[in-house]
Amino acid sequence: GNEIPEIQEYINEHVKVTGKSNMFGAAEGKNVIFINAESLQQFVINNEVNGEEVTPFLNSLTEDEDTYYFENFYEQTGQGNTSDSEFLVENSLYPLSRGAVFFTHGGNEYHALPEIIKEEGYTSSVLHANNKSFWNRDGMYDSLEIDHFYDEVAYEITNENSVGWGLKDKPFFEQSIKYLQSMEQPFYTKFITLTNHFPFELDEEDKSIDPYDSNSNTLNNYFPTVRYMDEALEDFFEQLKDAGIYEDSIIIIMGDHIGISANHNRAMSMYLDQDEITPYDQVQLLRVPMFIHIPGDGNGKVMSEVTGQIDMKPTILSLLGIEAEDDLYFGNDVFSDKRKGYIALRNGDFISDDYVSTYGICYDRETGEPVEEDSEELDTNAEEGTQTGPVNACSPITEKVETELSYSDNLIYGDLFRFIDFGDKETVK
Ligand code: GP9
Repeated sequence: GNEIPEIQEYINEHVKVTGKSNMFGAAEGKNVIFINAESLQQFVINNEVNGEEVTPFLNSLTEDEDTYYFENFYEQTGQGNTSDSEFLVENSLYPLSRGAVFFTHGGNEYHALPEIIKEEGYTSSVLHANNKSFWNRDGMYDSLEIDHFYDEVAYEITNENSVGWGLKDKPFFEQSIKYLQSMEQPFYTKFITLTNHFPFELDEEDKSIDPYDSNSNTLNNYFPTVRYMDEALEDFFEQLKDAGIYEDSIIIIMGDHIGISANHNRAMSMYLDQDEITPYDQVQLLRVPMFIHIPGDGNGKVMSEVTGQIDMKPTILSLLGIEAEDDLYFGNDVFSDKRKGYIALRNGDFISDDYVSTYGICYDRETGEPVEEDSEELDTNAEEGTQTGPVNACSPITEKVETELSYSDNLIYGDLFRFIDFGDKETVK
């Protein structure tokens, strides 16, 4: 555990730079309903297919006075897909570069969001109608100190109400309401949807819009299943109101990871009406929608800041008015105007306010054009013998990204949280 002081120092100096945002405590004491929206990407929001809106309900949230919609929010998962997105959200640590941390380090000690908010009287749960051991969730949820997991045995699943991977989202939400009603409040609960999962199968009676028409059945079928999820979410908001839970809760909706991989770029470029999908575009396609809906807030707006899944834990803690002062994490409160200024991807690429760095090339974030390499700097560094790669406008951030990823890896590989005593002080208000 002797790496810990160095990591703490780095985090204090480079990550915990935000101070309190003006949203600190905006949802104090409220329930948190977090919806992990399977494979939901940002490109469908406020977009159309065959002349029809893909996500009318989510589109309405982008203009809703109680909703903050983050349009430049990136997924940061690795090979662990949904489980990696969960890991990012609960811990504000990076997933691993190989394998799924839920499997490889599911028995570690962590200092996760459910554990921290438990000190403030919150109970936590996950609702997901799949086998509890998928992604080793049952093991990892113990380590994250999640109190209860409503897995597939908590649901009535029949041939009629299932498609593809299992229970359809609409009956999933319907059947979940009774569990929400029975939970001790305040609660933090995560719903993981399933219908919008590759290969995007849907019964005819559930298709409200037609598929797209391209050489990729995956992309074609994605639109009707996304619309189905959009309808399920709209119904869920109504069910929460009817159940009397809505007013005392905030609702966060986040896409967990991409649904359409680069294998479908030909069809994607046709849909987006572009000649090709460049490496810059590929990074931009990692954007997933993130909504924070606070009933009665009244100040909702579209937020264009560069943000990502690593930011969720500090953001939720801040909304709840909880200061986890000694915690170790790599994200920032999305509402703060003093942020790190970049989002790191697991492969070392990043998106900053000004640049997108991918495959060692630095792009201007606004234009998508590569930024010229700074040859003068290159020469100077070469003379000093310190040059390790092309120096460009992205280089200073590349260095920070590498440092952060390796510190996060150290915390996980070394199971370092077991050496840290957070005591009770981290949640002093
Ligand atoms: C499985 C579901 C999907 O339970 O969360 O996981 P994914 O395949 O998207 O990682």
